[in-house]
This record gives sequence, structure tokens and C-alpha cells, in this order.
Amino acid sequence: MKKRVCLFLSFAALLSAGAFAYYKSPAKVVTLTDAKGASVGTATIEQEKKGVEIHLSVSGLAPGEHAIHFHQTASCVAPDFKSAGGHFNPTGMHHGLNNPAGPHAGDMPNFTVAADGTAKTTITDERVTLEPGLPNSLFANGGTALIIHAKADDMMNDPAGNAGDRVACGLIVP
Ligand SMILES: [Cu+2]
Ligand SMILES: [Zn+2]
Repeated sequence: MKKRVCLFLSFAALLSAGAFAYYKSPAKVVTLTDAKGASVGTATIEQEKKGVEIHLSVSGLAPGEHAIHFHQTASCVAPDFKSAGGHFNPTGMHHGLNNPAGPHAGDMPNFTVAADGTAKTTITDERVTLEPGLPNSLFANGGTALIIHAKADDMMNDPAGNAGDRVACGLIVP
């Protein structure tokens, strides 16, 4: 049922955009895995008129606020996911949505995990695209990685907003 509504809404959005006025790609379903390699859920990534939307559906995470970012390398080597590199930053900015010298293209608002360890939410990043060939494409240079951190992002401090360990990772590849 939910999927149906979502489908209808994207169709409506497409119509109101005036017949393919912007790049529309199929939704990309990204599986997120934890340090032990177990799935913690999915992020369905869709191109919208303004950037991309992540429909996040996760479980088994610590309750509370968590940072989520696009990182520059499409690699999720457990357990620390350091292989994903720094934040996706094609414009050479500093970190933080509240930083006057920022943000990185891959910076996004925090999201909240409920007491039962689950989160279902939608996050938008207006600075990236799924359109191949553009510098700010999530598929640029072989792709990127979506990472969830142990702690919240402070939205200000380089290089990564003091968000702590990388607890889940998913590959965004063409
Ligand atoms: Cu991150
Ligand atoms: Zn950043």
C-alpha cells in the first residue's frame, strides 16, 4: 500500500515537472550492512527535481540521533568502513550544514532511531544527483557509499562533524 502511494506521488511529481524536465532514473535500492556484515535495512534513493531523496528503513541500530552522509568511495570494508573515505565533496567545501564555509555535497541532516532500534524516514540532499556524468553525481568515479554513524553530526566541524564510528554502510554504484 505504502509503495503504491509512493509510486503515485512520484508519478504526480513527474507530471507537475512538465514532461521529463529533469533527469529521472529508476529508484536505487541500497542495502545497508553493519560491522558484522549483517543487513540493517535499506535506503531507496530517488532522483527528485531538487537533488535526491533517501527513503530510509533500518532496524537494529542504537536509539537516538545518528549522522548519515554520502562518502566519496564506493567501498564498504567492515568493520570500520574507513575504505569509504571522506565525505563526498566535489565542490571542495568544508564540513557542516551550519558551517559558513560548507557544506560537503554529501552532508545531510541527522535522523532519529526509535527506542526499538528502527527508523523510517525520508532525507533529501539537494546538492547531489543520480544523473551520470555530472561532478556531483552519486555515481561519479565509480560510485559513492552511504554511511550511518554512531553519533549525531554537529553540522559544523571538519572533517565529519564528530559523528563517531561508522556503524552501517551501503554501496551506491551504477
Ligand atoms: Cu559519514
Ligand atoms: Zn561533511
